[in-house]
Amino acid sequence: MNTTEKVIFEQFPYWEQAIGSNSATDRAELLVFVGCGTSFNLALSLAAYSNMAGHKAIAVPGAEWQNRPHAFWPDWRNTHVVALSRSGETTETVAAARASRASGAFVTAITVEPASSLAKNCDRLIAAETHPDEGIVMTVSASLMVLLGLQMIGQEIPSSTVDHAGRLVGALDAILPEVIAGRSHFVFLGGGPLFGIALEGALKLMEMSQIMTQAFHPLEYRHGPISLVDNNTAVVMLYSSDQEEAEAKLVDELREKGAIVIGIGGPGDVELAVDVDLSLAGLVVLPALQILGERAAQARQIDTVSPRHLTKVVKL
Ligand code: F1P
Repeated sequence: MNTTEKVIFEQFPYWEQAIGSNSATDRAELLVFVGCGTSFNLALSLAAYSNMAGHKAIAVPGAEWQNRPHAFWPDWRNTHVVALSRSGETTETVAAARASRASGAFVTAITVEPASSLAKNCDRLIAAETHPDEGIVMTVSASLMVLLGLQMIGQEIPSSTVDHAGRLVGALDAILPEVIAGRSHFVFLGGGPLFGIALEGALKLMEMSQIMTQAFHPLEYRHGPISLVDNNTAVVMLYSSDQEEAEAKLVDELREKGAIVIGIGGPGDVELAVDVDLSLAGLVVLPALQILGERAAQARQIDTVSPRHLTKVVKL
């Protein structure tokens, strides 16, 4: 077992430790979740969860918020910026946090590096301890930042969530070899808060296995991308409990066209139960998507401990 795989399966005690470690924000401004790469994907999901929980929120990539916040929100000085960064050192995210504070915004940092530059340039620090062996590809820290972000918007995380996530990653892992064999075109579909998570599934697969992959809002997939579906396609459908019927219909269509569908929380060629409500589904499915990337890489003899062209931190 390589370190990436080990860390994916050993992440749950860190979740347990992070549960209840931070309280909800009581600030009323627009929440602007910023981050880069994985952290931006998580920002997208957390912004959707925030809106569903009664806040107002958007997600913006670090460099965009640093350089042109007015393109995203007219009243950009009067916002609560939530900067997500595992390392706390990504140039654009740190610069976005600095610029936001300088313009009068309140900045919360969510990170696993409490001594980082980001942690030093925020008004509120929300941090958790991560697995010491986590490598370049972000896994456990991504899960932890979602957990902390959910708690920040007032979502309670029952401790049973940890078991549900552990069961799901084990269940998917058990069937992955036969499901992904011979498939070279991967698609991740998820709506609402699961869109950012679908993007993260795609990014993990890309980083780990060097397979080109994309993520879409489920019903958007019909509007063009469906032309690529054939017998080489594997689709990961992250079902939303409020849209299951329409998503299941799409899945039937994709299967007819030759795709094999991993139904997470709904029907597919394989169907995996998600034993939590949509409000926690984004967190619970993350480890399963992480192991999918790892197994696809292993099937191609690609080493995820030293992924090609990637570094743990991108500094400009
Ligand atoms: C984010 C990130 C990763 C990516 C790469 C470089 O870092 O973009 O998502 O996989 O390794 O860094 P961070 O700001 O969360 O530390």
